[in-house]
Amino acid sequence: MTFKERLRQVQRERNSLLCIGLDPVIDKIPPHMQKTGEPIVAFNKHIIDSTSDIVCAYKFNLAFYETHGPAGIEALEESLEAAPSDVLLIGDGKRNDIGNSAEHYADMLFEGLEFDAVTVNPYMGTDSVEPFIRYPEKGAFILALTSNPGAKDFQKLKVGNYYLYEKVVQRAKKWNTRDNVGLVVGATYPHELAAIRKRAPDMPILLPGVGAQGGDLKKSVEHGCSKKKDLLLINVGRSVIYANNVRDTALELQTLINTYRNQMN
Ligand code: OMP
Repeated sequence: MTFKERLRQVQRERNSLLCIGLDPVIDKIPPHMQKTGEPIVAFNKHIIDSTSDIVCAYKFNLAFYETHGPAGIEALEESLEAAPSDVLLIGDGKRNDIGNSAEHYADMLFEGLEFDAVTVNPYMGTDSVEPFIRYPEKGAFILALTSNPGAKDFQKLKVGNYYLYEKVVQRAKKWNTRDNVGLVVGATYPHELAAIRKRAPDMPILLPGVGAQGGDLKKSVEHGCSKKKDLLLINVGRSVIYANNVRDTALELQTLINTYRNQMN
């Protein structure tokens, strides 16, 4: 099964486009979990236990683990094991390098940590991306138009008649010979999201920026879903994981997303 087929299957079976971002900050973890001695694992397990039937994916931003050195990587590994086997696990490191070095990043993420998908920086071009797209059953989400204000510094520069991010989308489509390449598009750019979806009707889109970053959920669903109303992964981190009631907050999001999907023509 290709990565896209796996994504379609899990989204259909779980009726969910919701991806929760497990980006834990020690100071924000409740005191009773701090006392366990493994606060990150306790926190992540609590989120996973509360939401494992609601999501289609979890995304782990590696910075939140690597900052703690070997203990952080151990916590990451334990957290990954706590997730249900059918839910997709995304390693968000936005990695890349020359091909020879990128191969080792890809090995570490796909073989070592066994992520189902990763985020990849396209800046260094085709040979640097190739190691991440060799595994048909694993996904590579290419940064197209990111959610942050600085996205405009380079991604919105004009290259001929196109913006740089549009060139990235064009190239990512060429890289998609194994049906395993997706795009990262920020929820903070709904207008551009619609244009990107038009250009890439059948590619998975990982969409961060809803919640703490202020992205519009309704527009994200309407503009980001494929014609079959899937292939969009709506990542929400802080506004769910630090909510007073994690399960209710996640359920509310899943329900809203599905309401907006059902309203689509
Ligand atoms: P919250 O803002 O807490 O929902 O988390 C957003 C997550 O998505 C963080 O892990 C970010 O690093 C990541 N992210 C963005 O916020 N914007 C992007 O354009 C791309 C990503 C990403 O690749 O996941």
